[in-house]
Order: sequence, then structure tokens, then C-alpha cells
Amino acid sequence: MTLTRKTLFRVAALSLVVLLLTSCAGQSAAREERNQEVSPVLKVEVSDWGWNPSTIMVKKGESMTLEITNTGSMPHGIWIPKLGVNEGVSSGKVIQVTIDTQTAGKFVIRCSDPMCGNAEQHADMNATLLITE
Ligand SMILES: [Cu+2]
Repeated sequence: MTLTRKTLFRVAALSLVVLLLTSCAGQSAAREERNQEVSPVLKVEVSDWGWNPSTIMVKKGESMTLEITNTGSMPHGIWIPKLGVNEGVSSGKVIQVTIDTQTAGKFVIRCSDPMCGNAEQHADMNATLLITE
């Protein structure tokens, strides 16, 4: 009797573990598929001393990856203070940055490299990220 109960308990516990593992695996696979479907990659050019496009729009909650090419002769980078984005990109290089779009609003994009030009040139490197409701 005791043995049977123990065995039953073990089988039940094992089933539960298997069930949990398979459902977790299923969920993460589904999540990956969704990300691949809706993650647009927007090509952005940073140069000496500006952004193209200078306005980027995305819907709140939609995933967005910026593929940033530095076509300038100086090192630049993307800095979005309010979103915690700060990544440099050397001249001639390409980086990808994923943007957190959970908060709607207007965010200033700046150059992350204060030494990319003189103070005026660097200060002019502004673009706008619009996350709409
Ligand atoms: Cu710069």
C-alpha cells in the first residue's frame, strides 16, 4: 500500500515537472516566433553631424530595432537619456539597438560621443523618437 502510494506520488510529481517544462518551452518558442514576426529593423544613418531620418516613429508596445550605420568620418553613437540607450558606433561600422517602447512620448536622440566634433556640431546632432499610443 505504502509502496503504491509512493509510486503514485512519484509518477504524479514527475508528470507535473514534465508538464511544467513542456509548457514553459512552448511559451518561450511562441514568444520567439512573435518577436521575429513583429520586430522591424529600421535603418538609420548617423553622419558628421546629423541623423537620417531625423524623426523616428513607433507605436507603443511594438518592438523596434534600430540598425545604425555611421557614414561619417568621426565616431558617433546613439544616446537616448530617458530610455537608457547609450551605445557608440565607430566610423564605417553598424550597430543594432533595441528600443524599449513601453512608454509613449517624445524622446530626444543625441550623439553619445561628445568628442565627435566641436561643441556646436555635437550639440546639433539631435533627432526625435516618437512613441505613439
Ligand atoms: Cu557625434
